[in-house]
Amino acid sequence: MKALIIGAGGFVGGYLISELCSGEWEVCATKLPHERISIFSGREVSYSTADLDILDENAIREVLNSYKPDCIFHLAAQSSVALSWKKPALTADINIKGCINLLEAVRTAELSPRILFIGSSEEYGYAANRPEPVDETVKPEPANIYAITKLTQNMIGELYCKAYGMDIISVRAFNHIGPGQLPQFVVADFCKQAAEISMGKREPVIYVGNLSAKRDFTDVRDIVRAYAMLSEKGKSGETYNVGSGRAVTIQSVLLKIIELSGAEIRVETDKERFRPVDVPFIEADVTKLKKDTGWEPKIGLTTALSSIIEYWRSCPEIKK
Ligand code: A2R
Ligand code: GDD
Repeated sequence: MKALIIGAGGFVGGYLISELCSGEWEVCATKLPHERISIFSGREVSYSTADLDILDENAIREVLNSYKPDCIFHLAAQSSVALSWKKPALTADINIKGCINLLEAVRTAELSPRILFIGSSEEYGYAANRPEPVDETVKPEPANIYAITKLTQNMIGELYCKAYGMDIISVRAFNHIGPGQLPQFVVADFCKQAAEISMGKREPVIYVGNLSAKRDFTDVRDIVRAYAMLSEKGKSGETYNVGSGRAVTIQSVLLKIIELSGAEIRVETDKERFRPVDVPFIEADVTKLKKDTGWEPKIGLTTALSSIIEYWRSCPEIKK
């Protein structure tokens, strides 16, 4: 079976390549020309690459016609909620136009691969802010531009499924973390700051934003395992939550990171790190994913945080 991973130059790409290569998949991974794909598994993996900008529909068609994938994992995106407030048009172009370009390229190439659209828990927005975990039947109320673009992707996927009989599954991924994630996201940021402090590379102060929000964090290795399982066992036309099923406050994650770093650290709030709107509580109900695929998360939050602090400690840019 041939997998095409689009947008593999980002955080999740290398992990998904490792996951698929450890199974029966042959993998082609696309990236932007300036990017390098990073593999963190330590295992030898063999895959091919192609440069691809999803804003160029013809270029997508060329890759499809030459590779003829059985399954496409669409990771490419402007993935930062914070940046989407600052660059709404860019976010809409990449996340909406890019997804339409992909669907049109597949449709007109007359191929019928399964497509996994990677969406976000952010799509639920205010609708997730309720006492119980949010399941896929809840009507989303997105609260930022990024979330709206991902919900649009989900709706366009459903439309192409119904209109053209395409085989599309949409994932709503809750927060995922792991070595290699950029410090524009909260856990990578706090772990990097804590690692630098514990190595005496900066003053002992961590700068933070809104610590009261509760989010559902999962190790990226568990997340990509769910994507692989959904590509084989997920039901066409359906949306699936992927997350741990347990939300924690950003405050408690921060305290755990400080404890694991072993350093004495002061915490200071930085107004720049707060967002115009931040949904207080987002927690996944993953009953549907577990029932249809048998997936269970294997890596706990403390293990994940330890590996991320270690990653930053061993980063050449911090060691020097
Ligand atoms: O923005 P960059 O330079 O970091 O590149 C990102 C890339 N990308 C594109 N690829 C092809 N054509 C484009 N026009 C284009 N614009 C951006 O997609 C980046 O290398 C990749 C997405 O990776 P990350 O931003 O690291 O996201 P991550 O954490 O790997 O998440 C994968 C998916 C995304 O759809 C998220 O929205 C979702 O999971 O949570
Ligand atoms: N980035 C950041 N930096 N976030 C902070 C900080 C800080 O210093 N302090 C508190 N936070 C809070 C944010 O306000 C938010 O409530 C939470 O930490 C998580 O923020 P991020 O890690 O930036 O992630 P996100 O939830 O906005 O988006 C990530 O998860 C989504 C899935 O839920 C991204 O990976 C998205 O691509 C993904 O779809």
